[in-house]
Amino acid sequence: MSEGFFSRGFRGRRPQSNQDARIPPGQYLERGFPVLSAGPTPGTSLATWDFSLFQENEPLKRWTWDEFRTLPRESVTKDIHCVTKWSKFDTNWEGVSLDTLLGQVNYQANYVIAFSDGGYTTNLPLEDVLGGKAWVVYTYDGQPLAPEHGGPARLLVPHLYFWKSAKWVRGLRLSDTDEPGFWESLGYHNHGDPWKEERYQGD
Ligand SMILES: Nc1nc2c(c(=O)[nH]1)N[C@H]1C(S)=C(S)[C@@H](COP(=O)(O)O)O[C@H]1N2
Ligand SMILES: [Mo]
Repeated sequence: MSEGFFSRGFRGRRPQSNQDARIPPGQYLERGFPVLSAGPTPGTSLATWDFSLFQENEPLKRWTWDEFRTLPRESVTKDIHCVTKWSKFDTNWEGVSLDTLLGQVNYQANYVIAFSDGGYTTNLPLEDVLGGKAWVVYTYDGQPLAPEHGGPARLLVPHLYFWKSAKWVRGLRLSDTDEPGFWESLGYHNHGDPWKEERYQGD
């Protein structure tokens, strides 16, 4: 056996297989925190910020920033996966689960569309945001969420590609019908499961 063969096999295998188990197909590990925004960073002041739930076009509930901050919060540490192929391990966030938010209203829905300052939207099946799978987060790494990363608050749906985690989120529209959001209308996959490589329409 050649030395080259031996050491190649020896060096790479173990750490690589541990890492591979956490990295969805086609992704690479990123240590920084890239910023990806389709438009400018909006600058909504906390005095005017609110978060609203709608049933179709009918308002169900609205929280001001101060009211939102009194809701029960959770700390979550999750891996995130961007469709542009970077993944980041162990990102830590604090915020309110969608179970908590949706638990405060009566609604009839199979789908949710998140809407943001600046006009960004993204659609999600209800089952992808309930059961401890989605949060509206306002801290990252123990600090207030930076504006470029979606502050004051963003959606976090870590089990789907990161475009589903709408930055500068201002509310959710609950609906019986599915309606593509911003990237979904431009050819991204409607669902976006990184483990199934649901990147683009037809994947
Ligand atoms: N409002 C808004 N939310 C958004 C986006 C955006 O352009 N606008 N980009 C999405 C995409 S494609 C990704 S990968 C992540 C990037 O989040 P980051 O800039 O904090 O890394 O935000 C998502 N949420
Ligand atoms: Mo992305």
